[in-house]
Amino acid sequence: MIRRIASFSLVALLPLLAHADPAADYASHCAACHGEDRLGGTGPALIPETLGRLKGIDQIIAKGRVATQMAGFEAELPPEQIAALVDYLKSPLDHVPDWTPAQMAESRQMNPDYQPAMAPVFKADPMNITLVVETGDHHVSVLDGDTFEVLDRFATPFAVHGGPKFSPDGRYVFIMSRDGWVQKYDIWSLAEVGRIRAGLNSRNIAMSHDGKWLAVANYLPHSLTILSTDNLGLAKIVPVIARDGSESRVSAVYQAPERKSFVLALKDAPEIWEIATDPDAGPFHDGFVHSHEKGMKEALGAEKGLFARRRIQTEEPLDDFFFTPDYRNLIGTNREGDKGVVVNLDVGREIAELPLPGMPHLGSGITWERGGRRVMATPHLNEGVLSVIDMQDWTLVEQIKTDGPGFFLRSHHNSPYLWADVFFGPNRDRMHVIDKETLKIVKTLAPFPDKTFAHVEFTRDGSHVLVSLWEDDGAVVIYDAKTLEEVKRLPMRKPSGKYNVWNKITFEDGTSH
Ligand code: DHE
Repeated sequence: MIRRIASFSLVALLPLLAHADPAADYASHCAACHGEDRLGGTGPALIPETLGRLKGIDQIIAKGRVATQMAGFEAELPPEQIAALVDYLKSPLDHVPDWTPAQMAESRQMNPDYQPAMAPVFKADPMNITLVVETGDHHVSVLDGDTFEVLDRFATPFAVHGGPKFSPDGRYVFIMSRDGWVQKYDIWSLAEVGRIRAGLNSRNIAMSHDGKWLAVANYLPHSLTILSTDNLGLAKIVPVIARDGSESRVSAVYQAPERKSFVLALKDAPEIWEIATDPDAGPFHDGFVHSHEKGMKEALGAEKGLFARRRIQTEEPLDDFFFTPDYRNLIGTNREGDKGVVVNLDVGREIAELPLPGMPHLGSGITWERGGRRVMATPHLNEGVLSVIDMQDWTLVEQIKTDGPGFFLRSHHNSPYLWADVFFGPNRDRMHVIDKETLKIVKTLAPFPDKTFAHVEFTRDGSHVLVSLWEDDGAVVIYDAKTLEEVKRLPMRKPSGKYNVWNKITFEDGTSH
């Protein structure tokens, strides 16, 4: 009888034993590499801000990740425990963690083997180098822009996002991951210089006009980190606290070389911040100061010198920007909205409104001269349309219908065409080539049915176009920019963005900044 009770109790206990305890599973299987606080260690941070867009996390936990140190856990964890663990990793942290200067300094790793070369260690034109970010296995390929030979392929931190930023002379490049790691790479030497974790969850980076400072926009913590480009040392942490005392995430930081400043888009506050990158700047008054009395108050609080901060008040938070080439005006939207506003940065206030329905993605916008007038085009994230706007009077020139919502646009001043992908939906395998004068689609390329075919970069002279077959066993496909014929295919692991040194450092018209 006693034996029967014992065996009965064990059976009753079984579901309880199998009951998933994801926190305990995390502690025993994940914490050693990903940190007890889920903020990363040798492995990336496992928080929704970083994992949000990653598909198949359950498979990664079960099987591991090829070409990384991530092992598979299917022998230890049954599917229901893995499912519970995925939910746990996708749940937000219960507090906003700090990332102190000491922790940042400790994360900094300079490459002990790095020897700066006196001249490029390759024969290729250093101004026509193109970098390809390969998100499939977290690498960057360094391409000779004339021969398309791969000169180097180096490992990056996990989940690189946004455009890498080049030093003004094109020699160094800085690459950022969503985990907040910033990597410095010397193109002349084809070698990593070092890396530092500047934030816990970061958005993008921007280079100062003189190449001395690199700003890192962070979601976690709520701050902007400014690094010295020379040695990746911390120059300043700017906590982002709005005028009403509330904290805000930084959606993005932009370089405004003509203004000698960084411009910040705040996610949670109706303010735009401008940070001086010029030691002689200032006094840097806050915008929207109309009355004499208010002006006096603001003047007392005005900041001066390097990293002086100025606030511009807006009607509502704006988290996606596009700048006029002289950096006097910006167009801003928030992704939920259906209008854009033009903010004049000199006077520090909104000066016009634009009708922009369908979530425009201004960060991907480009400009060009059309019939003697400067226009800009932006894709929309939830509508198959490109809006073309006259930048003199801010009117909508045309909405070009496409085969689905797109993400990226590119052109070059030597090309009569702009290239627009269809990133979302059933037609994600299509790339439109559009005449910049007639605004008509002249050709739609779709060489890989049902596969994502997106993001374009031109070579320095605009003669060739590089497109990503955005798949794990993907490729960079190279086209003749005039005939639109394919000339070469380079196998790559899920290539995303591509960045030509010359086009980036000269702020070439056809490239988003
Ligand atoms: Fe990006 C650039 C924001 C999702 C790939 N993306 C940018 C920039 C911003 C931005 C502000 C400009 C920064 C810069 O270059 O300095 N991206 C956002 C979002 O808010 C959004 C919609 C949601 C998010 O999770 O952050 C988003 N972006 C994505 C993706 O899902 C993409 C397709 C894949 C990925 O790698 O995450 C993606 N974003 C890119 C790329 C660029 C980029 C490749 C650089 C484009 C360029 O040519 O300069």
